[in-house]
Amino acid sequence: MVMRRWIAALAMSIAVTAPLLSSIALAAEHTVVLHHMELDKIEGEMRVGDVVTFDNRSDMAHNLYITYSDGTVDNLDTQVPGVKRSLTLRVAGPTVIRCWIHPIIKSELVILDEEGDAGR
Ligand SMILES: [Cu+2]
Repeated sequence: MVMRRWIAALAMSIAVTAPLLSSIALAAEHTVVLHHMELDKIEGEMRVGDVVTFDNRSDMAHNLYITYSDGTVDNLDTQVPGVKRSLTLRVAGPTVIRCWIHPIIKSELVILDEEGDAGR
């Protein structure tokens, strides 16, 4: 009898925690390298919740910002050579990454939602 209750409690705790664990496991990490005047080509898919690290391997300062499909902006602030900055993607849909200092630097991507849909 005690064993049955223990098994029921164990099953219940797995049922509660498994969805949490699977959503954590879905968040991926990406690195995008900043060269002299361009960003690495963005490979693979990026989803809301993924963490992107921008690695400034050029010999000049940059200040990247990301404009989401809803018009909101995340600013990465000034990034001198050798500095990495990370952000967590917030909004699904077409997205543009640019540099305030060098408008020639521009990269476009579509961020998928947590389920892998292209969103708006
Ligand atoms: Cu720049």
